[in-house]
Amino acid sequence: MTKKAFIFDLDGVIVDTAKFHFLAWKKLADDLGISFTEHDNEQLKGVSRVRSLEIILNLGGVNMTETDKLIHLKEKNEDYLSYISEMTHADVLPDVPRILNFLKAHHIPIALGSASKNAKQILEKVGLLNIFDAIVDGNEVSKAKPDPEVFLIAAQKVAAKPENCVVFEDAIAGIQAANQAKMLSIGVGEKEVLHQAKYVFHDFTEISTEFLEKLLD
Ligand code: B16
Ligand code: MG
Repeated sequence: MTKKAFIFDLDGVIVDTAKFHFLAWKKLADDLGISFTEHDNEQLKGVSRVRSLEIILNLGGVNMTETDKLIHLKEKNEDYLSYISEMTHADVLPDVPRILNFLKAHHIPIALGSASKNAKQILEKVGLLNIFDAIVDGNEVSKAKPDPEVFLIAAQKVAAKPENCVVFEDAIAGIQAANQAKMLSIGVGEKEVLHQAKYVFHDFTEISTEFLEKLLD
């Protein structure tokens, strides 16, 4: 049997931390007098912290020195981490444990491929840190999604060929990264948004055991 591996994005796939990112960015935008809505927040999904700040500054037409950017990035992250500190296993998205347990039972390596620099902390809070065989996060990658780097490193870490990897992603850039890596991309979210994915499910409750078994063939 070919050695398969499954790679999961974090925010929007394992947990819904987008709502906490939004609250923290919204506070910063309000302080700077920039209008920032939940709709605007969609643009930040899967995007790095620094790039997210640039997008918000662009929305408001605000220029800022590099020093001030660093100060605001630090503030935003501290604010975000105060929400993360309240997370528990109950914050894991529906049926994620079922899928992870299915893969474990079949001895399939599981990796994380996230843009977040807080990934390990979040996994620890929700009790999933030890289930992953490899973790690749924002501290390890130099090129952001849609560049395939994050997923290629994850495949390497679990000794699987890219073409034998399955990626779960909620962001367009993440689906593009998986496709570029020649991995099988599965979108978690809206079909209209994630149409570049090979398969799209609204959430994990829609993914059957039969479907997972087919992926293992
Ligand atoms: P941090 P993912 C991404 O996580 C988020 O979707 C994105 O909104 C965030 O800006 C990025 O992580 C960086 O996060 O500030 O924690 O380093 O979807 O790649 O798991
Ligand atoms: Mg995501």
